Amino acid sequence: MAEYSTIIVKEETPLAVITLNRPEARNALNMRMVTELVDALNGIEKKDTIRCVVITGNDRAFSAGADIKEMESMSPIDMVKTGHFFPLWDKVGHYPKPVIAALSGYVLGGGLELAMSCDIIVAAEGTKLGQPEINIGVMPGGGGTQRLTRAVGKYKAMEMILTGGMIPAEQAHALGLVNRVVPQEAYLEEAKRIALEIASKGPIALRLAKEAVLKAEELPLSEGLEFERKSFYLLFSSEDKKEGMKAFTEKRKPEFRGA
Ligand code: CO8
Repeated sequence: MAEYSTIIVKEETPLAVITLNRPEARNALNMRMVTELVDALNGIEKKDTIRCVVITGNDRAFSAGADIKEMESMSPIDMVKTGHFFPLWDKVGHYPKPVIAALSGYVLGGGLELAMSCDIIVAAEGTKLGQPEINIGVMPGGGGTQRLTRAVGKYKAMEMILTGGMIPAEQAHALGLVNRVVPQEAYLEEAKRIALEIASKGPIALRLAKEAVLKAEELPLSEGLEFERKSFYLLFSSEDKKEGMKAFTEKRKPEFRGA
């Protein structure tokens, strides 16, 4: 396992838990952290034994967004040259395994954009979510205007993005932005519990099902339905389909091998 300075990666087979680890900066995402996250996700992607990923921070902050001190001196050309955070959005946004965000404390700007690129979001009571970029003279640049609007609708997204205000996890839950809100001490455990349940399913079916849901945000209904139907047909060639249906008939738990 590679040595990282801004994240901690722990394999708890069949899960991998990635912890953002710049507590002194409320887990602000800097270029180093982005590079390390992409590297870690690339490594995990290749391991068949890891079937689901949890990304978390600490109790005070999942992440307070992009590192403002690092961005202060950056020019547009620096951003073009480095791709800035694009490699991370691209990696998480199209990740072949399910990714669960386990949130606590501040989840702001690029931190919320990272959480929204995940597939399921669990938050501790008292978590604060927001897109405060407007307060520092910019706007969301990592998908916030698009993903937040798709998640909560135009009016709430406008309010959050144009005022830069934060909303509590309980409100985010009511708006459909967060799957569940749990007591502070339980958010990581709850995320892992869901991750373990997902990890017990067939990896190929998970991959195609995730891909199909993501397509729903991009394709017209007829094309999305076609993608779904073809993926469904494709799964009929898998060993896991045979095992799943056989196990049902034999009244036992299936053992999916990802084949
Ligand atoms: N960047 C850099 N440092 C930060 C950040 C940040 N985003 N957030 C907090 N810190 C640092 C503080 O500067 C402070 O450092 P120091 O001790 O050296 O002074 C330390 O973390 C602790 O912060 P606070 O003392 O402020 O802690 P509080 O608990 O009182 O407050 C807050 C926490 C509310 C999170 C507050 O720090 C804050 O408002 N932070 C900034 C939040 C923000 O504006 N985020 C948006 C950043 S812009 C962004 O995310 C754009 C993403 C676009 C990416 C895609 C590009 C293509």
